[in-house]
Amino acid sequence: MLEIVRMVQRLGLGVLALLAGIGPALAAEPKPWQLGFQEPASLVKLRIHDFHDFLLVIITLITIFVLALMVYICWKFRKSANPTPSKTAHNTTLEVLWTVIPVVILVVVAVPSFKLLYYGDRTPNPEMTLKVVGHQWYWSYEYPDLGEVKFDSNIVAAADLKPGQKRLLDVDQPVVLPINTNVRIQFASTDVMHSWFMPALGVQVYTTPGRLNEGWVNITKEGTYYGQCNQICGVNHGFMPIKVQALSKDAYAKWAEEAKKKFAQAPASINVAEIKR
Ligand SMILES: [Cu+2]
Repeated sequence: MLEIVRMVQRLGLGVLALLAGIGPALAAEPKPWQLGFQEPASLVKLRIHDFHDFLLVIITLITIFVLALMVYICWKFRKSANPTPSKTAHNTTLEVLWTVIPVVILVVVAVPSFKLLYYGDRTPNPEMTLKVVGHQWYWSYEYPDLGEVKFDSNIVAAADLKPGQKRLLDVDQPVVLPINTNVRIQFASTDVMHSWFMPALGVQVYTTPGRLNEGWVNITKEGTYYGQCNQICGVNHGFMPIKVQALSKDAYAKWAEEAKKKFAQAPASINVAEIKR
């Protein structure tokens, strides 16, 4: 059944991709009439997908079982077939069973759920760090491993969109990350709470003033990934999208060299002198 669900999902995505005239491998973004998740593109998201499919099976079985019971009861104990109803009120075996079985099901769900939660929480052997800072209303990114590389990432206004750019999703300066690398991501904010939400990468972490939050990503394939702020943060909340460009390790190394020159003079995202004034 799982296979059928996946097949239908893929078929739907494939057809949509054909209609849109793009290859399915290109980008992860919301699609018209989309059902289900975006295609997973990180180690965490792959596990989230598997966990979702596992839960779907459990939920389906429970729903079918309860529905079957109800149909059976309605039919078996209808008035014409059962004119004098039984007065039975307790059945110890049944009561123990309908308590214990749901508890067992919950434990079966909880164990992989907690495992996944902890897996997504801490970076295993981080190879590089990205710092994400939320602002009203844009993101800025810092690459501490590259020295002073810092830049802001602003939405491309609808009037300035070039052909191929996506309304409300494209930015002037995307975050660039290498694939197959454990990237530790630290999250901070300069004003209010924001949330860095990347559906295809399985990351959704709040940026909170005065706190440093952490998440991580290991992107599995090259491509362009889109996300949005999903913590209501003010009037332009809907206009601070996220664009991640995932490059091969070599291409990323080249980009990093250029970035060191290009962004060397960028201002610090938190200017202590300015705050004091
Ligand atoms: Cu925000």
